[in-house]
Amino acid sequence: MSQKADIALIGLAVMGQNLILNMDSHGFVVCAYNRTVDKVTHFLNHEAKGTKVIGATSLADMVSKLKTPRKIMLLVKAGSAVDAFIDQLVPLLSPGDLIIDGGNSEYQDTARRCDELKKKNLLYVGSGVSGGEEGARYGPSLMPGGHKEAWPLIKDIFQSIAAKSGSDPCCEWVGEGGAGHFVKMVHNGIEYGDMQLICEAYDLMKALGLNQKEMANAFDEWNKGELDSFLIEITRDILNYKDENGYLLERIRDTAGQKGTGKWTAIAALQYGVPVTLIGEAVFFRCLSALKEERVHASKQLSGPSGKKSVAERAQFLNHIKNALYCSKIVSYAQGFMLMREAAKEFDWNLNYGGIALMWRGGCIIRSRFLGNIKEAYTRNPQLSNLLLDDFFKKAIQSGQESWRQVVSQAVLWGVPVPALSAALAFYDGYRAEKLPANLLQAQRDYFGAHTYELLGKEGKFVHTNWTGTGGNVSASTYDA
Ligand code: NBP
Repeated sequence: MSQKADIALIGLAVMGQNLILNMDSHGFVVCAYNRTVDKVTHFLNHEAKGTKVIGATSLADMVSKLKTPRKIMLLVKAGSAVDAFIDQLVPLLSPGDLIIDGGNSEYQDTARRCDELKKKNLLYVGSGVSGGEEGARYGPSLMPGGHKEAWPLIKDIFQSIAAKSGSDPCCEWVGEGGAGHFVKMVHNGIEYGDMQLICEAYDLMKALGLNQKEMANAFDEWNKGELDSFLIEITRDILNYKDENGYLLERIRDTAGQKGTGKWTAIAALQYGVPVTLIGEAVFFRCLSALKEERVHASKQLSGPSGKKSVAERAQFLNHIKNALYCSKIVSYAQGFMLMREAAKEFDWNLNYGGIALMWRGGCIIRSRFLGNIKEAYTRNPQLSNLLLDDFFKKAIQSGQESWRQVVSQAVLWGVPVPALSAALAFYDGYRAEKLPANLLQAQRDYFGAHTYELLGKEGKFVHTNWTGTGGNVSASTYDA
């Protein structure tokens, strides 16, 4: 009988193939399987030729080729494909065997699958995998959660194949149930936010009249400082890219699609009542971008400011844009961590926020120097209630906020849409406000709906006022807000 495999991987599309080759490079024997079985043979004869990877012709064949307890990782399309494979695997497995889902599954699905498989004495892990094709091959960021007893079974494989930040693997146990996929979802939401912020900076550079080379140079410069990140780096490369017809970027249609993880983050934020405004704006702006025909029509009907878009000092304003981007990014991550903190309360997860920053520090799309600063903030104070309150970030915003305000106000005056930069600033001003106008909100709700209100100094005691003095208030059941 030939050597048994350490792990099986199902799903031979781009992520699965690369993750198998990564595991193989780290000395693990992997058994490959795919719904369309022909792809197994093709993979073994091409991409995996000369490796130790073995193939399976059926799920039963695959299961028979694994060391026990069996470890089977799915990298298939999220949703019903995952349930279909689980259903087929369960009768073939023994108590203590482990199924891992490395796709972009919804965290509630992962929590449900954990519960279902626990009843069958099987272990289940839902792991975020980030970094795309290249990450999968050479070191992804991995965010595993689910049944904690499964972690010792996969720790060695996962931490070996993960990206490294210095000598630390960008992979640590996240938490029970859907915690791994929740953290991956927030990562993706933050990715939406980072991308939107960069797009707004690019739009403002265009408004300033910079040519594409100048923009590329600005991003190149920014990448040497506190904004040093994968997304800034690829933006520079994209701006520099030319084909036989010149720069490619301006010929790309200005509509963006989405697969849903940003939307899920915004939905979770609404569900748990956390003001994750920047990611919400990033999702909505993708939706607005998709209304291309409507926008083209409206552009011929609706007017904006007529003045020339100019500034006294272009280099200085460019620096303002950089600072505005940095301050907004701090707010975005602060909001993302607020969401994780609230979910941790809801699901009783003991999330390690510094560990999460470290997991995102390398391998994934949002990898950046900045995540190292976040890790340090949580190392200084593991109980930190909000990133904005950490001294390092406090100082960063203090020194950048004048620029940030200049950029947002100038953009508004020019009519350049900056939903993420401005939402971040509004959040910052709201979060630091001792008093907000919600007193009026309470009064309005009491006026039209007899919802009652609290008085300052008498919190928790509810009163109702007959605001018109006529007894003619509208009833609460008619208007509810
Ligand atoms: P895809 O998301 O394109 O999925 C392709 C795989 O799913 C193939 O193995 C395919 O089998 C299988 N599959 C499909 Br499609 N429908 C199925 C069904 N009803 N039953 C069983 N199998 C089915 O692959 P991917 O882009 O490699 O991504 C894999 C997972 O990783 C996804 O959840 C994705 O969201 C996530 N992810 C992707 C990236 C990325 O950069 N692409 C990054 C991070 C995470 P077949 O060959 O027989 O059609």
